[in-house]
Amino acid sequence: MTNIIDAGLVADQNAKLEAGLQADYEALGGMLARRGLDIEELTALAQTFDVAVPSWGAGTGGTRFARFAGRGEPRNVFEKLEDCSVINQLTRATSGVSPHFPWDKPSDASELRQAADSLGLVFDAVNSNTFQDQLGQEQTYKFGSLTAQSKEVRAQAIAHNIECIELGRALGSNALTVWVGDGANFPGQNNLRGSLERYLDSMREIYAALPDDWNVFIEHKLFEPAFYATVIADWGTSFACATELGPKAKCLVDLGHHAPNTNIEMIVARLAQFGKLGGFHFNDSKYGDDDLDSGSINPFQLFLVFNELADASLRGGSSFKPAYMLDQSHNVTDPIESLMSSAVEVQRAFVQSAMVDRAELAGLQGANDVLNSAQLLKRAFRTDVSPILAMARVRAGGAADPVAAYRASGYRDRVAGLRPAKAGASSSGIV
Ligand code: PSV
Ligand code: MN
Ligand code: MN
Repeated sequence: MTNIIDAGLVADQNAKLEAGLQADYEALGGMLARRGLDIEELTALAQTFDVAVPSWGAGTGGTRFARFAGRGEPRNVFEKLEDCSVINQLTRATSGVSPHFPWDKPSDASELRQAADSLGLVFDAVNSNTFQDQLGQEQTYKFGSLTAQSKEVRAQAIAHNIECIELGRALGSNALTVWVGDGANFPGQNNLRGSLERYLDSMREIYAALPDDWNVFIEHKLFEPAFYATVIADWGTSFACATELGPKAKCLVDLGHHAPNTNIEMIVARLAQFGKLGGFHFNDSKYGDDDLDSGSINPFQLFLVFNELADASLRGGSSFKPAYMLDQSHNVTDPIESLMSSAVEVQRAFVQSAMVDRAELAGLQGANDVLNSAQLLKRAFRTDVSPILAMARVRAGGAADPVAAYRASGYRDRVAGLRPAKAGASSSGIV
């Protein structure tokens, strides 16, 4: 695997932190041992964690009002892969990249797969895009895509999704994520039932094109760009559609796609119970689809999601394996720093959830000991597992402090010299 950041620099940075990390690790190990937990087991578990990076996250996003370009933004999918490789090299927790078509459409898929391979990366779920028009496109998605009234528009959207499957196949992926912004901005604009019937008809054609070992993930979102009635607005609709379509169709939970205060961990529990939890887009949110860094607003919610995943995995064994992906957009931070921080925060919740003694919790629940049940979860959540995460990275060849090592490497300055700012549109294609 090509190391984009000089491995010697990472080793020097780690050496500076080694004594402190060792001391913190031993202190934490002692504390955990008194609780009956083995720190070495938790560190080994942390090393198994992997979350895919969204290719579009490597660029600076924006809001509906403006986009302030970042320095050295990737100009194409190959440069996005380089940035993703830096994230993985320093965190050792992000070996997958989730591409978005047509933004990342390669002229030669095998060349792209080869480039990823040489950077130690693989391709996770591929994403289709029928929420914006591309230059030269025949039909417009202004009034919907897979649910549009026009047969021609629907045919174009279906064909694009099938092309995504073909591209994904060539890239070694095994899942397609479908998010549509289709819906209505005004009461009366659409027949609510008719829209969903057309969605299912379109999805049946896409489903039929899935290879045997593939899944299709249905991503729901409460609102935006349809502000009155989004066709796939909630997990109930997503679940109903996934059930209608068949076993290869599952639901994808983007944490930012719910109304504030929604109990997302319960949605996770329900989908897992009925075998329809396909995967996640991890991010955080204060108001809506904010696409903020994971754990930056509500880390307890993230922990509770992983607490449900720990329960589901205990019940489902190795067959329970939802796809973990980040989905975020950066306006004011360096995307590489934000994506590294998010990966670490999701990994943190994963490790903390493994510290919950599930038999003890079941006992407390059985005895209706409400206070201690809640305290048991809180105790795991309050435990600072940073030394475990740092040790897991160092042992895997990553950085004890990924952001510090990244800054010391001067990577952003280097690429800023090589990648002149692109005028106008964003590098991710998000406009
Ligand atoms: C939509 O808000 C979404 O969360 C979907 O996952 C898209 O594919 C992604 O954002 C990128 O715009
Ligand atoms: Mn998403
Ligand atoms: Mn979103």
